[in-house]
Amino acid sequence: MQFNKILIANRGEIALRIIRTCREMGIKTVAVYSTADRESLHVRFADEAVCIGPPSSAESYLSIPRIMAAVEITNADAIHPGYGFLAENAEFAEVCGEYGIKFIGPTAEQIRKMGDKITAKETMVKAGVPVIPGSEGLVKDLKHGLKSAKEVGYPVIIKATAGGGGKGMRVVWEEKDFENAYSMARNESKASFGNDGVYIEKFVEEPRHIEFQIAGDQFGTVVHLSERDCSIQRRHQKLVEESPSPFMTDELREEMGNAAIKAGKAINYEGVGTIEFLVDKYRNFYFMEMNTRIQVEHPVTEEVIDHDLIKEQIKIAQGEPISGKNYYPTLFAMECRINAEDPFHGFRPSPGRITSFHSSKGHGVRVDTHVYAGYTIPPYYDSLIAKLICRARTREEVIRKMERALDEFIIEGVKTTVPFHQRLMKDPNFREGNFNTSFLNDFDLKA
Ligand code: MV4
Repeated sequence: MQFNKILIANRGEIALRIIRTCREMGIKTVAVYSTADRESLHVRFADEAVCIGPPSSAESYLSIPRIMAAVEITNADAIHPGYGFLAENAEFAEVCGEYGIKFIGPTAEQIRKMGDKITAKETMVKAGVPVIPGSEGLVKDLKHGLKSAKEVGYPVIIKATAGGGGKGMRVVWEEKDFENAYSMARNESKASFGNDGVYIEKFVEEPRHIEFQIAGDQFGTVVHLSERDCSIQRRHQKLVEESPSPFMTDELREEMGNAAIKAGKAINYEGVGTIEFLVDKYRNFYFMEMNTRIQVEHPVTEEVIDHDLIKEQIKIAQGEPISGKNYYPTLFAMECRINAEDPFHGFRPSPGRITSFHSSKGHGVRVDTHVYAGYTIPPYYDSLIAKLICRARTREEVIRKMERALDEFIIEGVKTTVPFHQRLMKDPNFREGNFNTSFLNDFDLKA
């Protein structure tokens, strides 16, 4: 059964990315948009478009009733949520089911199991996937927390069970600082997620963030599509992703790939997803969290395995079986996130009108973007302007190509992260593949 019409519950480059694949598959598309996005390309390129509200996300892209109204008007038979917004909202997946609409992604139950970090961790322990040593479940009170931290051994990290992506986290180096950090972590969790449940883990110093792309179908087959190294990030915002990881070995990929498959099988995962691992300097790896959505950096994997991941998502949602084989990189790829931010002033957002725009081109260069000359980046959503993805036969060639592509990218009217990437590509340690998640803490753009 092929879908007749897919509604894309998203905006920006990912909405365009999904429309492209739908067109290639002969599936009709519906765009939804807020009044701030009237002039967006996703509105133009979709077969139909429905305005769902004012600029604020809460009243547009995050509003389940408004999106379901657009589904009813247009008779779409499936929804692609993209990333962000409602992509990992279990209630939304459930409502789609009640309307008889296929949510292109995992089930509400699968989203919930991975959304609660303690439940996710317990599931991984049962499945035999390595996790970071820590408290058994929720910390009940201060006394229990102090006891757990002592058993685990300082430094420890306190994490929110409802969290992910860094919110509500506190590192504690010594026992005397525990009480204060514990109350801060709980308050922040309560304020951010309406849930003050926290747990404790051994703090892994200067780890790499290496994630495995997986795919599972409705028949229980789960495979991996190799890794992406996402260690180059600032305040939990990824800036560069690449595959294969310069830290990877064939043996480690086998081990981590198998662990990622186990993780997916443990919840009978349906769809494409990502298993995030922390990897220490000895190449010990630990499950960190699972993302139950397509991710911003998916093109890196698409380039190294030469496969369309959005097409894979749609086929899985249509009930097609996937082949049982894993995918291994045959090339090297890297993605630089070009954001409307000023890297010389703490990466502060720089929304506004793009007066001139010339995207890099040429062999091995891919640019995923929704912007054009004259387009105005609204201040209401994320600041992503474009994803610049390069691929080549070696990592060194990728970096040289990226330098060339960054040099020819013209974006005027707003500040961008291009100068940051240009500096990064010249850094000897980066070029050597010698970096971890702390790399940008002491990276000086002006040096
Ligand atoms: C950690 C850690 C060190 N030890 N857990 C950051 C976001 C959230 N997903 C988990 N994170 C971390 N968890 C233990 N036990 C270090 C981080 C971390 C990090 C992880 C991945 C990528 C970038 C990071 C930046 C700072 C801290």
